[in-house]
Amino acid sequence: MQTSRSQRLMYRAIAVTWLLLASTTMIAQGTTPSTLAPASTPAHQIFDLSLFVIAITGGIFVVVGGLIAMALYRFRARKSDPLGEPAQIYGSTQIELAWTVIPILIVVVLFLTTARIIFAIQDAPKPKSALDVTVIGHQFWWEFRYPKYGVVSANELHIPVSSKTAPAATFLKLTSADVNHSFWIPQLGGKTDLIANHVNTMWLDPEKPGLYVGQCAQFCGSQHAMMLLRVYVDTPEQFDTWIKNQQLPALEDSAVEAGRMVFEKQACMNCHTVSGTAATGRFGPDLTHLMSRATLASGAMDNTPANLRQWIKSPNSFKHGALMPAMQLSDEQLDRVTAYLETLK
Ligand code: HEC
Ligand SMILES: [Cu+2]
Repeated sequence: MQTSRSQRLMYRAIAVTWLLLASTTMIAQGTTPSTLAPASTPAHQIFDLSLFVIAITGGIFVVVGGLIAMALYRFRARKSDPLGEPAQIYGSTQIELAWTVIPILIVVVLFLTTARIIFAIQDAPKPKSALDVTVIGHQFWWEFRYPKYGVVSANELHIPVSSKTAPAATFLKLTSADVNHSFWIPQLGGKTDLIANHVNTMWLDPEKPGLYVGQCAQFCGSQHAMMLLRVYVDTPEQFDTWIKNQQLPALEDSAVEAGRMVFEKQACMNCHTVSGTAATGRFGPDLTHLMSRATLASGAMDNTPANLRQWIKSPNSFKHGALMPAMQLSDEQLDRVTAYLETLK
């Protein structure tokens, strides 16, 4: 049986309503990256601009739609109409001028307001107190470096909360180790591309502590969709504690010595750094404080011992095409190396 036009319309209406409802509940829970709940100056500016654009385009929609509806109703076919074609009218300088000049004015206004916001965000002066973080995009994970603190981390960015009384903006320098990526935390700011051999900058001054999610917004390969971002906005005390812990060299626990040997003998150390040990690889994420992260492999899964073991056994089971090879470890080696990584608090 074929679906009729009205049935198809009804299905579409249901789908759209469902999407709207689902997205508003997800936004309310804060689990989805949303541009509709700004929590940082650049995000507020972008959000206000979007309201302005929606107001203007909404106004155009109402006027155009209203005129069409009115014309359809007023000039509908009537029984009393004479036969043959209605009167044909060609050209009206007044109307043509109006529908050329008004749209041009509207576009100019939209262009100028957008340009104003772009420059206001880009040219904001950098305060002395600002925190610097270098963000390096990799296929398919994020590297974060805090040069002032000598800290290197991955995938989960920690930055301090900023308030009127204690402003603490974070300025990011963004670049890439391979292809183009794009850094996007919708609640905190606009998108900025990460490009190899080139540095872009952006800044955030989050007003509320908490977890903000985002993701790579530039197609960068097969696991682009699994290049998720988590930004933890910390209170000053939390941020201090976090930095102090990240500055420590890796914990040395003789109980997991066997696991460390696996790590150093199975090429893991060629791609990963564990500070204070012989492992200084930079192709993969720094693992010195792996256990301080809630997720593994750029948000692909929760950081649990079972997931960690399965990841090392076969990265493809979570991220098909991830650039970490399955190292063909025996069950015993897997247990040992997992136990070792579990101590890297
Ligand atoms: C050829 C380089 C390479 C080798 C060898 C390698 N890895 Fe990786 N590893 C990576 C890359 C690249 C990633 C990031 C993958 C992603 O998220 O897409 C990664 C991610 C990880 C992660 C997740 C890190 C995080 O921050 O979420 C762990 C844990 C890990 N590797 C452990 C190991 C262990 C243990 C070994 C040795 C058995 C190993 N790796 C060998 C490249 C490598
Ligand atoms: Cu990417």
